[in-house]
Amino acid sequence: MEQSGPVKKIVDKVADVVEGAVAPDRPEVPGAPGAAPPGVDEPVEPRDPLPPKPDQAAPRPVTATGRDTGAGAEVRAQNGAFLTTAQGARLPDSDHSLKAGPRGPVLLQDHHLREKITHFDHERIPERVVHARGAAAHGVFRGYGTAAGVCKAAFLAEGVETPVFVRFSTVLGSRGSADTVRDTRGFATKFYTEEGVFDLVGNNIPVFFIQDAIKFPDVVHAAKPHPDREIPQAQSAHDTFWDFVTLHTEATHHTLWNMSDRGIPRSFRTMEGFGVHTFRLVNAEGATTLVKWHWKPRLGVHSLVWEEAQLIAGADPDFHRRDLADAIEAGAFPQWELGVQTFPDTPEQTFEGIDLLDPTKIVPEELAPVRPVGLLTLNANPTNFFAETEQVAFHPGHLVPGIDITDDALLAGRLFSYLDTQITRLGGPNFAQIPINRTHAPVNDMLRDGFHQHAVHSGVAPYKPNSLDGGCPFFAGAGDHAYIEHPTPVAAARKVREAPASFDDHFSQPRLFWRSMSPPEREHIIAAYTFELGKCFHRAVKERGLRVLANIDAELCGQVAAGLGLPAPEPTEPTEPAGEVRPSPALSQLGRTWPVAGRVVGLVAGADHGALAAVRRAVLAQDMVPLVIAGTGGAIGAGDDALDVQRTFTTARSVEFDALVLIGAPGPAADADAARDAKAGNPLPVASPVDPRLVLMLAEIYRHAKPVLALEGGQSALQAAGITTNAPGVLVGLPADEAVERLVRLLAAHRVWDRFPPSTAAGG
Ligand code: HDE
Repeated sequence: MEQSGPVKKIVDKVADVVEGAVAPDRPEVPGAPGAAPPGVDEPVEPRDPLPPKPDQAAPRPVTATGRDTGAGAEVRAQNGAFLTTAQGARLPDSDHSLKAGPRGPVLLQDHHLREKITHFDHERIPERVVHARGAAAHGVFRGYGTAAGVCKAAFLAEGVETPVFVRFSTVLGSRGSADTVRDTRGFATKFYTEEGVFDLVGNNIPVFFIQDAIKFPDVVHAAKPHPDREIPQAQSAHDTFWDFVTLHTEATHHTLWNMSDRGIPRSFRTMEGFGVHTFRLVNAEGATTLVKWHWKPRLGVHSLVWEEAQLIAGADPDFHRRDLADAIEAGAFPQWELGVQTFPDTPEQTFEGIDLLDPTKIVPEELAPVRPVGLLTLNANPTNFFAETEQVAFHPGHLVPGIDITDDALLAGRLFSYLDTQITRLGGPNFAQIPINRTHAPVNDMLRDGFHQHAVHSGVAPYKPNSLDGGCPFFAGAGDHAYIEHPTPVAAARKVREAPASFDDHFSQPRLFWRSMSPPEREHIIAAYTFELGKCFHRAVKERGLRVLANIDAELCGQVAAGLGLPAPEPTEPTEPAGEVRPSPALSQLGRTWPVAGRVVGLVAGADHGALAAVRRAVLAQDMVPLVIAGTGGAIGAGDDALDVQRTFTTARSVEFDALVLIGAPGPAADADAARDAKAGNPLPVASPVDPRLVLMLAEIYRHAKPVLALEGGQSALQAAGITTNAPGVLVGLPADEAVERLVRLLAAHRVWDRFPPSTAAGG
């Protein structure tokens, strides 16, 4: 794995990043759209294009056959100061068609017009059938070497650094849909290893709706918008989804995870990732081990509140992609440890009675701990969304020596599907040659021609055996890092369309999940089922949903039934008494504390500029992002001490802040007028001494269980919002530094759930 030349330089740069070095030009407030601030007047002096922003990276410039060109990452960007045609001819004008006189008609000979419009007409490609909405980042993976006993893959060896590209996604929505909908999230990682590309195409939920790939079109057709009206977009709260999952009860476990807080993550950075299927690893001696892959986020697993998720879908539909890009730009590089749960590779392929080939089952971490094998750091944003995030093509069949598949029938279908789908989506069989998909390992594949061929193959004999090309390419042996399928024995069998009997158990693991939840998490699950089934049109579908819940837990079923105003049915499946299911504490998101890097804190400015500057510094010192909020835009203070205002009460909404600090309690701004801004129109008990939009913001922050800190000048805003100073998670009467420290401690636990103690038995 020794690297040299330009490759080594890149790896060194990346290694610095892994050590935690923060880019020197890290901005305090991320999000500037370009590499340099613009002037007010249009630039007219010809100059070369601006470089990419410092937080951006591009695919490594290797050739279509995996050869390192040594070129800089910007080599594929546009260049030259002048506007040209696609053929490089310089153009004097692109604003007017070529006409016979200024009033026309337009001449057919205008080749520039035709080139420009024709290219535009073909700018779109088919979006992904599922996972159409996504965001991605570049990074590096460093192996710990701890996997050596079970896996010979070179990229897992100690200290080896491998460039990666990771794409996160929602499943159901179209490309332009909102980020914060209730859904499963994709977590797909492309490792550009020295032994070829390895794709780990996982989700943020460890189980799947179905046990056999042949059911995938069914579940996706049911979950997508209804085919007649094409509604609802990116949602599961509709009749066809619940019709399917309540009839096809192997979907129960996955559905329960979706209804839990896992379905509405706070950020891609605060999601776990799972390979879902069981994979087979092979070590250097040829011994095999069955494993499940896990990504563990350094920042912990955190979620939104459902009302918050809905508000964000309108106020900032790009919430998750913005959060990822901003965090990376601000130097708060997200990290995950890759880990494996390992199981002996026995003929039964079960562990503690759990069928490892059933993707609707987990193995609790208490039974098989997750062993860390390496660290992923995302440290650069893509330079171009389409070229990278849209055109990246993942495939579970992109494997490297040491990583093999099992007989999981869900995985088998995926091995077919991902290759197939790219041919339509990316316009032919040469998608592996698109820059973001290029391997960094040498390619000599005998695949030829096809649309958009980028390689210029030499030789005359792309066939084997040959002598005209000197016999090249040659077969690799085990000693040459060949990918050799493990010769796993296959039991004698008859051809059948059947599943093993163990696949019939659809309820014991949902029960395990439910009983592992903390009281607030159970409340959220009850609310989610009540919402989703409540949005179904047909009573029969709701009733069937309750029948499924009765087989999980009587209290869950009873609470949802009460919310729907329907009788709670009796279980139809045998349910063990509560004590007989040993909960898995690892499944709960609550009860621990995590780093707060990249969290967003709103600072409501007041008269005390010194206090604002001090709190802002303290927030920055924690690697969090401070956003200054005031009645009007512009800057606060003068000269070198001036601080830009990032939000006004018109542009701000509570949902973009993880916590709020009241330095002051600004009175109504000039535009605090309900005729202009409906947020100002809430009827308040008395004429409000503070801007009514701040009152609304506080009410939302409070009910979303977020911490609030009020310095002396800001306390009257709490009063105006009816928030008592002794409520949990409300900090008052503290000096600025200590106050921010306390705020950080509250944020480290994510939310202040003891503000709302659960009242139901399920929550108790
Ligand atoms: Fe996928 N899936 N899937 N899937 N999937 C796709 O491939 C498919 C499944 C997952 O960011 C498609 O390139 C079938 C499980 C992710 O580009 C498609 C089955 C898991 C992504 C496809 C499954 C996933 C996809 C659409 C049932 C978690 C986004 C575009 C056997 C382990 C990757 C594409 C990205 C994308 C098929 C089930 C994860 C159509 C047939 C289980 C993260 O090929």
